[in-house]
Amino acid sequence: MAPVLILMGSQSDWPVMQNAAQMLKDLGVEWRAQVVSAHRTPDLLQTTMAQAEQDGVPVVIAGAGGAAHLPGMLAAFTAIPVLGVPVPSKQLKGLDSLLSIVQMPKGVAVGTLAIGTAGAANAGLLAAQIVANQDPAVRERVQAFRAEQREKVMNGPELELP
Ligand code: RP5
Repeated sequence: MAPVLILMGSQSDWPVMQNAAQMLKDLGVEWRAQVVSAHRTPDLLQTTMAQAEQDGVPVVIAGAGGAAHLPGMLAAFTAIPVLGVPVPSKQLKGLDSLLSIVQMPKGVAVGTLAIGTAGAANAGLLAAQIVANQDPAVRERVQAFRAEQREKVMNGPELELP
């Protein structure tokens, strides 16, 4: 299977988007990351999606901030599932990114995650779960990750007053 493709609008998105890559790495899922801007390189966006279709990329994670058109534009060019990550912006802290990504018109779907690092990590997790449909080893690792989280909650410290 081709690696999960992580795209982002700018190099400046990487500190957030690397959380998606880290989650995929932790779950043993291959990934590849690239900067593609809906506004600065619209031609590259189209050719990147054509290549992704040809390569058999199972799912695309796309992060962008501000006028975050990247996930929606990618989804317009492909039937590969696109997961959108709203990257926090300087002025509006990512609420602009979230609304830009989530408000897709009926008929073109983007799965929108939370703003910032949690959204990026969960995009990686969700991408791994999609890959797990075809890969039992990844499914096992996702289940182990869930069990690990449960253990942390169950074995957490006693809650005490200071
Ligand atoms: C968006 O504009 C990018 O996704 C990034 O979040 C934001 C700012 O980009 P830079 O000016 O830092 O390159 O397209």
